[in-house]
Amino acid sequence: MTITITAFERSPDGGMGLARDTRVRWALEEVGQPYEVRLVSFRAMKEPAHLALHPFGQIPTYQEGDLALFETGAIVFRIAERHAGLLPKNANARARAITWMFAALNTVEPPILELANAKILESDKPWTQERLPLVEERVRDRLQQLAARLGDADWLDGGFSAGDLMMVSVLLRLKPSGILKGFPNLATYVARGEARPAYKRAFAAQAAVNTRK
Ligand code: GTB
Repeated sequence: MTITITAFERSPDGGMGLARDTRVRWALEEVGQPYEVRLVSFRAMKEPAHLALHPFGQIPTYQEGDLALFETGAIVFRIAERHAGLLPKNANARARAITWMFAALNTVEPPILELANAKILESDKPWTQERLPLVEERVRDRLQQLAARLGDADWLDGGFSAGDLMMVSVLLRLKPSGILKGFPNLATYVARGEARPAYKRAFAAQAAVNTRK
């Protein structure tokens, strides 16, 4: 069955892979599923046809036959449970990998998004310079805890899983800030994710869209 995802017609990051279609592309590449991409403009995302797919008017969405999904957590989980390669067979290991997906989205991503918003959306506010160190500190606290758990392991819990895919995707958003450099094992962990052939294919595919003339 054809899988179709949506992505920005032109991502504001100019092809750095930071928009969330990249993690869905990566999951599909890891499990070897071909997919089609429908590009949407910012205006089209707020129109009824797209809102029927995504109530919050965002990308990415995922369609497979008559199934339509939004939220990258749900989408990556769907891909991981239907195709081998992203979740362990052992039931407890599988539950732990899913736990890491939730941890990435619910515990690690929020302070990272807060930092991105403070830098991008609130940069002109008079209180931003005073607030920024506090927001950065909250990110560092989380990274410190994550770094302590990862230690010198390659992945969060045994072999690479959807939990790592999500965690690396979330951490990648920090790359422009330089904060990751303060956590060498996390920087190496992210680089390990980026070195995966499936990630490279996903990155190249979104870059091809966003760097075209
Ligand atoms: N929780 C949802 C999920 O995980 O699917 C969040 C989806 C989401 O935030 N989508 C963003 C979107 O559609 C694109 S990824 N925004 C448009 C809108 O809300 O109107 C977020 C994003 C956008 C741009 C960059 N960038 O340029 O660096 C990075 C990340």
